[in-house]
Amino acid sequence: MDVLDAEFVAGATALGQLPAPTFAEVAFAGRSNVGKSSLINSLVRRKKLVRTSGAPGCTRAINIFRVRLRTNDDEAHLDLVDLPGYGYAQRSKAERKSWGPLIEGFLSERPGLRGAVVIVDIRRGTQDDDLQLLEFLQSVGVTPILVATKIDKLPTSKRKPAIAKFQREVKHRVIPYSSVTGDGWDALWERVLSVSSIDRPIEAAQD
Ligand SMILES: Nc1nc2c(ncn2[C@@H]2O[C@H](COP(=O)(O)OP(=O)(O)OP(=O)(O)O)[C@@H](O)[C@H]2O)c(=O)[nH]1
Ligand SMILES: [Mg+2]
Repeated sequence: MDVLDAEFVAGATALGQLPAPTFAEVAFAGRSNVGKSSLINSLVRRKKLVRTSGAPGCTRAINIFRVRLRTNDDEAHLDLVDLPGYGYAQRSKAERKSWGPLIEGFLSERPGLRGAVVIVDIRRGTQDDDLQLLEFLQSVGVTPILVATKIDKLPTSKRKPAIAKFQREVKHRVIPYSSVTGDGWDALWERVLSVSSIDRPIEAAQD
């Protein structure tokens, strides 16, 4: 698998502003500052395609990025969707109020959506809002892909037990990842590609 190309397609703060889906989509969701945007940059091997920040609440819109991939001599497109982070108390009430429906609306109404990468900081583990998101995904029938990120911040000996604990909490396989070292790149792409069935046309998802 090779990422040939990646480009910004569209950004929106309301669902109605988004272009209709053209290709299969995979969303990236998680608490604010957990590393969603960095994860997308790391997956497409570009440092600055997606804006990242040390200050939580950096991504305030839904941003769509299109990647062109080569898999077994075939070329295919996939859209990666960076969602605003949840759980950040410092934002204004109005902003927090509008984000819930924005994120949930996207996850429940987008016909091309094949899966959602749910990202948790390995040092923090799952919190209530992560579990709520997983429940929500289940209720709307979107396949979750769980990722524990920032594993470079834990000593190697502590990673396995942390992943095991995380897997017990979410009752799901968890892929360890580091956007700094690229650890987990193959495993995550394999999972993303298997969930997104890029050869299946968007219309097929609508019935
Ligand atoms: N060490 C380390 N730092 C990371 C990793 N991923 C992200 N970071 C750092 O974490 C901070 C937040 O990263 P972002 O990618 O902006 O996080 P986000 O989830 O998109 O944040 P919001 O858009 O605010 O919700 C930045 O300072 C990143 O450099 C990682 O795997 N390892
Ligand atoms: Mg972000």
